[in-house]
Amino acid sequence: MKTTGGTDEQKRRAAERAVEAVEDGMVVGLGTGSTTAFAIRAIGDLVADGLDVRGVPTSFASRELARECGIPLVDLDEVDVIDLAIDGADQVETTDGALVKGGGAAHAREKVVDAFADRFLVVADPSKTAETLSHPIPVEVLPSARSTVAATVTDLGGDPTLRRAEKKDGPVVTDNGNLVLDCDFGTIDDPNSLATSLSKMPGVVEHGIFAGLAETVYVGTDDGVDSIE
Ligand code: ABF
Repeated sequence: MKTTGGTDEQKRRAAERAVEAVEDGMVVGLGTGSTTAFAIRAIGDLVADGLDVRGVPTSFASRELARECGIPLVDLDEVDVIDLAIDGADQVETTDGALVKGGGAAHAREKVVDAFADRFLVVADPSKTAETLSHPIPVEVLPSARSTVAATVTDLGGDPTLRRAEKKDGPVVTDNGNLVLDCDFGTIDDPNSLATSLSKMPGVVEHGIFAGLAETVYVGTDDGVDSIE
C-alpha cells in the first residue's frame, strides 16, 4: 500500500485516536491508504474482542484488508446509515480542515462514504498539513472524456497529467474503470470555488477536494495527536 512522508508511529497514533470513536453496533466507513490501514487493523482488534461493528469499504484495497482483519463487511447500498467514517488525506488545510484526497485513486467512493457518514474523522501525519492547499487535485474522469476534461482544466488555469501505473505500462484505472488526471492548480486560495468548477465539468466522475466534510482531522505526531476541528 502507498506510503507517505509521515512515520508509521505518527500514522498509528492518529488512527488509534480516531478508532476511539467506534462503538458497539456501528456501521463504519473504512477509508483507503496507509494511515487508515492502522485504523482498520485497530477496528479488527475490537471485533476480535467481541464488538459488533460492520464496515463499508471505500476501495478494493480496504475491502481486502478489512477481510484479513475479520471485520464483517456490508455494501454501501445495503445500509441506511453510516455512523462514522475514518479516512486518510493527501493534504489537509490547517485553518478549516479542507482536504485533498485521491492519491489512492479511490476518492469517488471515499467521497460518497465520507459525506454520507454522520461523523467523518480524518487521520493524517504532519507531512500532510498546509496553511493553503497546493497538492495537485486528482480528478477521476470517464476514459472517453480524458482529453475534453484536460482541455477544460487547462482553460481553468490547471496543469493536468494523466496518472500512470507505477509498476506496469499504461494509465491507472480506478475501481470504477475510469482514469485519473492529477491537476496542478498551484496554491488554491478558494477550494470551494475550485470544487464547484470541477464538479460542473462534463465527464468528471469525482474530484479530490473534500471541503466542509471532515468533523475532525487527527494529526499524529512524535509524542501525541493534534486535532484540527
Ligand atoms: C486515501 O489514501 C486517499 O484519498 C489519500 O489519497 C490517501 C492517503 O494515504 P496515506 O494515508 O497512505 O497517505 O485515503
